[in-house]
Amino acid sequence: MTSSAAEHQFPAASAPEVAFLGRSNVGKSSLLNSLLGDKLAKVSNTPGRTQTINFFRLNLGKAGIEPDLVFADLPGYGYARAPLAIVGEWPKFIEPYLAQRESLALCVCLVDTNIPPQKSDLQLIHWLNRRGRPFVVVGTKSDRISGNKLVHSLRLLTKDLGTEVMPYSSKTGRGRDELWRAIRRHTLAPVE
Ligand SMILES: Nc1nc2c(ncn2[C@@H]2O[C@H](COP(=O)(O)OP(=O)(O)O)[C@@H](O)[C@H]2O)c(=O)[nH]1
Ligand SMILES: [Mg+2]
Repeated sequence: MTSSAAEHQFPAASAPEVAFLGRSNVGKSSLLNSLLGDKLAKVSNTPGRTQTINFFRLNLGKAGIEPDLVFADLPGYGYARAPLAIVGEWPKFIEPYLAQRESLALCVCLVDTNIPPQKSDLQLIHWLNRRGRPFVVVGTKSDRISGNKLVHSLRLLTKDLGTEVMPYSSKTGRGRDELWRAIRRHTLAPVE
């Protein structure tokens, strides 16, 4: 029997949703905090802890109490040991969520600019491509390398993943405006 989104009882969709995906420790919680300007997502040094989808209901238009945008923080994948297939390692509810969630307007895929492209990242991006799910790829921790090294790393990631990689730093705020623009473009969310 295949599992469905309905069986997993995701909360009813209230607004366009943006899902954040990446390997454990890629900097997802830090990025969410930097996007939201608030300590809303828990930053942890213990990878692989989050095993549920955390939904952040945002009200950017500020008119009324209904959310106009939802951020979905998905569990990290592919930490340590073997570079197993995402589907094998990820909790069973992830694939149905990505496949069936109607309100899902954009997937933000995080990759680390400090390391070469990882098999699990490739698998995720191929999967999203196959399913026709809109996504953007963000290269995290871009403050850790500079100049030519960063250019080289972004070029390698872009080539291997077959899609543009936006440099991002939760420490310096680099890429924050560009990512918000991409989110707005896909969700028609109001300006903060
Ligand atoms: N230098 C730097 N470190 C970062 C950045 N983002 C995250 N980190 C560090 O990377 C580690 C993992 O970050 P976290 O946000 O918890 O990753 P998550 O497991 O993907 O949620 C922490 O030690 C963070 O301080 C960044 O933009 N720049
Ligand atoms: Mg985290």
